[in-house]
Amino acid sequence: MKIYFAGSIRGGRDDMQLYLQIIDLLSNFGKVLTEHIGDQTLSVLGEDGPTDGYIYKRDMEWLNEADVVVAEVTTPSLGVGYELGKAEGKKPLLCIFRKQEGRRVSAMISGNKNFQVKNYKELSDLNQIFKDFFEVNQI
Ligand code: 6K6
Repeated sequence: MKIYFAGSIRGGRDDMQLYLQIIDLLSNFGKVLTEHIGDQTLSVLGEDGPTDGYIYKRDMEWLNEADVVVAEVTTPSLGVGYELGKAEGKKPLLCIFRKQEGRRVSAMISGNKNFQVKNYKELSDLNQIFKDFFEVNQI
């Protein structure tokens, strides 16, 4: 099972620690192709790595190769929204959203029947959400 995990980078790195823990959890279900999303050394500016053209091409290849996409959508990100749009209708998609006061997920995500959106409060809630998702979408 190849998992494409999507999470905000230039959209904001507030949840970067959480991404790391989510990637760890996801590793119990398959190979996470995008482990760098939780990389603590990745800043919001992203000027320290390969070129943007290289990143785009590599990520699109991984997205095509993946069996499923799991996106953490609490921090709005253009890149994550783009990835979801590209994968729509092609592979199973799970969006996870950390419920909190004053924040709602974009209607373009929550209103789209192709996207399964699950709210959670704590990391421990994700265990069951992932179990259910991977049970239904076994490869
Ligand atoms: C270095 C430092 C910060 O960023 C970098 C390298 N940038 C990226 N590396 C890998 N994947 C990226 C990078 N920028 C965007 N992506 C992809 O878009 C990831 O798969 C994320 O799911 C998504 C994040 O998009 P933005 O718009 O929040 O950056």
